[in-house]
Amino acid sequence: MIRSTGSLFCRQTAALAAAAAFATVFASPAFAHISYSGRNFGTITTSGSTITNQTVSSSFGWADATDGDWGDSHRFRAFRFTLTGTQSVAITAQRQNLVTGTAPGQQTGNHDTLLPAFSVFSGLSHTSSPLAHDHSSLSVEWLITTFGTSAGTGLGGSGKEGSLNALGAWSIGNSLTDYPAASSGSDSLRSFSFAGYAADGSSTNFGATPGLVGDGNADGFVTTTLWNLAPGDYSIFVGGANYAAQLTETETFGAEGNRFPTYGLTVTVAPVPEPSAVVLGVIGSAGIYWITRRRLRHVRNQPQARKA
Ligand SMILES: [Ca+2]
Ligand SMILES: [Ca+2]
Repeated sequence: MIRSTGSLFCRQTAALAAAAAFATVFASPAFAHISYSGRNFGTITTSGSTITNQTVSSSFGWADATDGDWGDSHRFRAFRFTLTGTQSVAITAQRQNLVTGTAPGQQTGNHDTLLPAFSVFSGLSHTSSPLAHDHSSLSVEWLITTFGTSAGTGLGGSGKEGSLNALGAWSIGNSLTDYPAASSGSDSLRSFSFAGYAADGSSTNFGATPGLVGDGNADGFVTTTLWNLAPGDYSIFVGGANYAAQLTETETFGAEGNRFPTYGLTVTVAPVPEPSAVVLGVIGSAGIYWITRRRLRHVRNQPQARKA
């Protein structure tokens, strides 16, 4: 277990000292830990569903988490779904123009400019308090254990600016008390396995990370199908795909931890028939058509019945 390692704890004492003050500032309940509240699609079976009126903080969160120093999960919105058997699913994210205002979650971001993107992972974060966040002791410990502290920057010197890796595996932990690490309670680390991604637009907006491919049309809408996902719980992390905006978008609005402009989101998850099932359906339809056509031809070729 990470937290029982004495030498690691000693290393952390120095490495986390500066972050402790930061964590104290962000220990408020207003701090948006990873939560699926109101964003659970449930078990995907024969029909899809849509969750509307969601928000995401900043227009750059997803793109920022595709680079080498990863990204902050607070710049995402988390959704979840469950599969009880092998299943293909279509996932769609699109911007939604919400009423603007001054309350947290209704800041005056330009809702018409969000370019959505999302990453899908096998795995589930915590579903009850204490919820996970990037700055919890467990989260930072995992980064230090995985990447060391030689980078000198990022969380605990790990070189990562956040816990979320939009293009691969990552882990995040919860904490009852943030700093110092909780000595009891239900603190635990949760891990995510990458299942796929989709991004609105192109490298013009989401940056030059090698291998990234967008849908080619930066119109606020993006969709993809993930084929043959194994049974289990899945998380969808949706964020903005405007990489350059992290240099220009400022923390001006709202409550702490949610100071970037907020953008409206709608997300849909729907089951997709397996290609084999579609092919069988086409073959079946063709067979019915052929039999019907054959019978009609047979009827036409019969001698006309004499009229009485
Ligand atoms: Ca980054
Ligand atoms: Ca698009």
